[in-house]
Amino acid sequence: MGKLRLTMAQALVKFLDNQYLSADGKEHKFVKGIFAIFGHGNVLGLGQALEQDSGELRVWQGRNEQGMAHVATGFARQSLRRQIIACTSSVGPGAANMLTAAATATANRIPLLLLPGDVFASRQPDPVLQQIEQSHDLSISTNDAFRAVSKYWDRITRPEQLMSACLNAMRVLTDAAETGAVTLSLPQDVQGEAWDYPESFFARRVHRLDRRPPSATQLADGVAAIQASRKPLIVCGGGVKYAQAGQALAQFADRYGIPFAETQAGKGAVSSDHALNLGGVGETGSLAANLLAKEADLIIGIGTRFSDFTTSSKWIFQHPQVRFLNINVSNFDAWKLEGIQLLADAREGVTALENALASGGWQAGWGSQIAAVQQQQQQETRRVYQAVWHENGFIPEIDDHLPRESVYREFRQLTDSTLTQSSVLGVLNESLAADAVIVAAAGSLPGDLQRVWRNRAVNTYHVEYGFSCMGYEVNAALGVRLAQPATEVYALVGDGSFMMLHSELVTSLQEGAKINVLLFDNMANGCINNLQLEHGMDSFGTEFRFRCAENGQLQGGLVPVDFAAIAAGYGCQTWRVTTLPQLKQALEAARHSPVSTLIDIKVLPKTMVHKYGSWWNVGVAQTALSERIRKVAEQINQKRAQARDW
Ligand SMILES: Cc1ncc(C[n+]2csc(CCOP(=O)(O)OP(=O)(O)O)c2C)c(N)n1
Repeated sequence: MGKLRLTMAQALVKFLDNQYLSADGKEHKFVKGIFAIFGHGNVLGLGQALEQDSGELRVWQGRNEQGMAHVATGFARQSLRRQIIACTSSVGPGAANMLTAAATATANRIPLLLLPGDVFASRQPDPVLQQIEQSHDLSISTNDAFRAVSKYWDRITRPEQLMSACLNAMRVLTDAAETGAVTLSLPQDVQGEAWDYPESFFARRVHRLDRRPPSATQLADGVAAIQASRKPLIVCGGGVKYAQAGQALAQFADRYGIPFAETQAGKGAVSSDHALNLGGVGETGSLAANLLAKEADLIIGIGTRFSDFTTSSKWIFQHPQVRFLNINVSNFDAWKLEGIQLLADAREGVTALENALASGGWQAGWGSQIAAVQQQQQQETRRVYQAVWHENGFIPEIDDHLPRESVYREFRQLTDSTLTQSSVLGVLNESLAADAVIVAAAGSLPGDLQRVWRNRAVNTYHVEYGFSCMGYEVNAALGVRLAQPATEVYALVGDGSFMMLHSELVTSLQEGAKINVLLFDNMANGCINNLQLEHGMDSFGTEFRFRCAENGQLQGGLVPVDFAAIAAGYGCQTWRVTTLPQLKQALEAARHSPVSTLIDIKVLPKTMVHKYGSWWNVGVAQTALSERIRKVAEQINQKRAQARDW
């Protein structure tokens, strides 16, 4: 057998360039390229290898390691996990910067290949620049921290270890149930070590993304559970999207009259216009879905990991005999809520159920209830989309008896804006092209979007809520654009998240890969401010306020920032808007801009959409000086008593 004498890094590049994924008979080149920030620990190893021969892998230059890894995650997610971008960093802080992104990918089950440089395997120069040195264990480096956030972790301390490491990396990255971040730590000396690799290691490999059918016994259990139910409700999770099972799900639902609700990851697998699509469910659920969730006697969870937001901390499914039928490729998820397990690909599982149920004449018994809640939902969406500020400082649509008037006035004085967040969303939902992709992740926007946003096309709703990582939005938007170069992409981002991380906005300009940033500036970490007010606290450390000279607290005036000026400085086309007509004009202009854009939308704080009959188990003080907090703790304890224990 022939051998190729290559460095470990050269071999890694050559291997990655030869990986393919076959899904539904279509082959995808699995690794599109590599995002890199070079430093010591990767520039002379992997960097040299890429300079010498990167094959068909494109090399991108990142600005912040976390940012570039979010780009890669956004890319893989929008590609429905059929294609990835790898990321390489230098040793130490460069590597550590990718930890948050690794956790984001793992929580969301998105394949992300990380190739951080590592300290010397030989230990000759220890401590090398940026080495932490643990005196109790010299084998530990910063990169061991990735073990906690990776689905597969390895360190290549000898060049020949690369071969088994690479194959295991592919095993996990291409596994629908097990995928997430894969970290291959690459000691910098070993990256440059030469080895005679067998040529067969570089053979073109095609990995299969097979659709797992359900077993006959599990299918029979599933059919029996459905036949025994009168009011089942489907929960459509991310697995439906990745399995491209939206159409099969809609057909199943239509045939038997079963309504379906969506998780954040599953939203957009089926258009919001479908008569049985109730929208989001749970803590950030819609009015329609949350009403029916309380009555449903069987929850058919498809491709969902049943996060606390989906189940309202195991509280929203209140039928005394409610059962769960879990269709999932992951055994771990199928076991949740002590459900009836149907281990299968979402499309295979749903189609098998549809066929197996056909002979019995069974139909769901919701009657006119579905149409009734849909009508309520439509009215509610119209109501919040029309929320306007009244001259008396009051917004009737979002009145929940919390003190807001003074902050409204202060914000208006500073910005001249009286825009409400929900009315801005109404304009966006109306104005953006049906096939435009929206990206969001943290703050109040994901909640508002899940409650009222209506998708007109499939796979246009890209909201990361597994980790809800501030800073994902702008960077992942670039990943979406790289996956779909002809699609307009909009990052919907709060001012807090924008300030946390938007590093790859500059990369989008560098690449001529246009993205649009819709920045909702409410001068606050608004959703957390809302959380504390809802739970009896006053505003504390969540609005962006100057330190007050009189009392030394963060209680001075609001801190205004000109975000349009920041983005203009990068080279984006920008607008600052304070009225709905201005917003519409800016959106129209942004659509025609050849370069990345940012619209700085000044939205009144505390004007997000509120929850619909939900509860969230969030840690509260069980004793406090404040009477209000003590009362809230009591209410929480009451709700906790109503919630399932497992
Ligand atoms: C990296 C990270 N840090 C902290 C949090 C906790 N957190 C969730 S939302 C939020 C505030 C978001 O503020 P902003 O982006 O301005 O959005 P708004 O809530 O005002 O809509 C914080 C601090 C998080 N989700 N991610």
